[in-house]
Amino acid sequence: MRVFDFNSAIVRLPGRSVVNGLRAEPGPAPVFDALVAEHRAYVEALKTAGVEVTVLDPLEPYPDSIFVEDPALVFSEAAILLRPGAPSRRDEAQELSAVFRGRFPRVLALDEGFADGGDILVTPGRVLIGLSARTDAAGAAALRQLLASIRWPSDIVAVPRGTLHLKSDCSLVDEETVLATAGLADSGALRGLRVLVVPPEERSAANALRVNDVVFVRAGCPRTVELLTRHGLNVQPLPVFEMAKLDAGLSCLSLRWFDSATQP
Ligand code: CIR
Repeated sequence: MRVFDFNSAIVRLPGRSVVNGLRAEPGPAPVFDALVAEHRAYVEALKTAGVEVTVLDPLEPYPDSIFVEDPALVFSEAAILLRPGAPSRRDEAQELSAVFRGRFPRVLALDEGFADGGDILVTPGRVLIGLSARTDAAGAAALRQLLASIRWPSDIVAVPRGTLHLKSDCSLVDEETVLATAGLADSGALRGLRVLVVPPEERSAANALRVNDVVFVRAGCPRTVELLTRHGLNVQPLPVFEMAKLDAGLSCLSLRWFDSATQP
């Protein structure tokens, strides 16, 4: 089983409040209908890649709750409810608690510090936890212990300043290879992994998403498509132009895992 073999995923539909989601810089708000269309295309792409998708109802009080990757971390053996670092997102985790019960053999919960799922990169045999403006040292240390309890070794790495999450700057594209920005590659955080560096003008393409045999890449990044294709990967561009207005990309829109109870 490869760490990007998934048969199950959870997504959350955007509510109208999504247009008020957090963003680092002021700019145009996303266009709601266009964002909904992007979300729909994303769900269809996951299904086509072989994943059964559970679609949760919108949560209007939490504008960023469609970025369902951030309040939790899921593996075949357990789900972990996290403590998102942004105050407006803090209660999103508890909204997932009931969803996880019955779907995972164990449900664990971070009870110290803060950690966002966007700062967690799962690689074969090792989890990288990025320290960022959203994930602090206390949260990372507590998360390491939870991961150890389900036999996942982990390392804590620094996220480059000005980068929202570790996975804003990188993604695992095959069992040895990470697609990353030059800044993260140069930081030493990815030591031990082969790194493909995204072209500087396509920096945001570093947040790709490998699901089974396909790598989803944000649309409008032709040089990254070429780079990954030359590496022998099956690449599918997906539009996330409206999501990008909220500093979001591809990985943050779903929680993905392999559920051995539903498929052998
Ligand atoms: C936020 O700032 O929390 C959202 N507007 C975007 C979250 C993106 N999450 C991710 O990349 N994992």
